[in-house]
Amino acid sequence: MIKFLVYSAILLGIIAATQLMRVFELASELKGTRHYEIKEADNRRNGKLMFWFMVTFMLFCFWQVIKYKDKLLPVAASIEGVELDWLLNFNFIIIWVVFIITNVLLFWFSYKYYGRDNAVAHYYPHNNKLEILWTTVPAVVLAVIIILGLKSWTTITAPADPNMRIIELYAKQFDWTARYAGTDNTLGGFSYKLITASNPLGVDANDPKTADDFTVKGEFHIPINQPVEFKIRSRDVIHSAYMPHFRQQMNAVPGMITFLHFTPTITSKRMKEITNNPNFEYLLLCNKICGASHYNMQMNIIVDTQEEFDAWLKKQKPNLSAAPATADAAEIKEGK
Ligand SMILES: [Cu+2]
Repeated sequence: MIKFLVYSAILLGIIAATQLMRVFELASELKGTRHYEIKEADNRRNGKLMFWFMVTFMLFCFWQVIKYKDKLLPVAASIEGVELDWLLNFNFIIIWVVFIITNVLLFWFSYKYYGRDNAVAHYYPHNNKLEILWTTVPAVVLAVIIILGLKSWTTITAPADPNMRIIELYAKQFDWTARYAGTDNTLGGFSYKLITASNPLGVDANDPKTADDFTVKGEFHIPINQPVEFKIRSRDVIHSAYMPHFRQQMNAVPGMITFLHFTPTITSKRMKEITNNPNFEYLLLCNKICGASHYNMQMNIIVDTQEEFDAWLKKQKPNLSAAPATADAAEIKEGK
């Protein structure tokens, strides 16, 4: 019933508006003017409206930035994240400067040079100096942004130092498993042919390097101030390992190993204080829409002090060498 009333009101409103327009048309005809004729006063009014629109819109933009700045992510919790935030802010500054200059000019010109009856357009077809200026300045600025971005990218994807702790992040619909490389810091071999219900990662139980490896689910620990190399795999479709507080993300692609490394700088405990949220946890999320339960594909990351991490590590037992080997396992080991 309410819907019917609302629609009727809208319909009657439209009819009323068209009738009003008709009244204006007839009135102007009676006055001897043409209703579609745009007069200088109309242009002046539009120019003024343009100017006030600009002022209101700019103030609204600034207000939004100030009002919602707390809704952004907390301080970056890795060395690489701080660098990335700097790069993002650098981009934002450029965007803001260009946005303000272009929009102020656009609306100011509409206001200042509104159409006058006796105005004649100035013929100004070409200017080489201007062409060069507005081609080279954006080109140089973009080149600087891209070079800085490439620099950040190569820092996180450069070959890992052999002493870096290795953790594999294994994605499948719909969960993550973290596999630690154990005391030898080398992950055991794997093959999709070995995947069974009890060996979901397809690790090669007969590989001696597997003997000290272990996996964890639900949450995984990393120590503060130590770089960690993540090797990322997927079983089924493309997922994406997204760790927003460290400002890191890498696709998990079936059939290949992707990787990145970063150094966490703030423990989970400290971050709970910084965010003033006792329930704060660092997250590993999936950031590729990978199916029905994508939204729930996540793992907590606990950043420990070295002592806490060592204590946690001591409690972990190798849990992969017992994975039942199939007939293919021998074949894989021999490299067939
Ligand atoms: Cu996913």
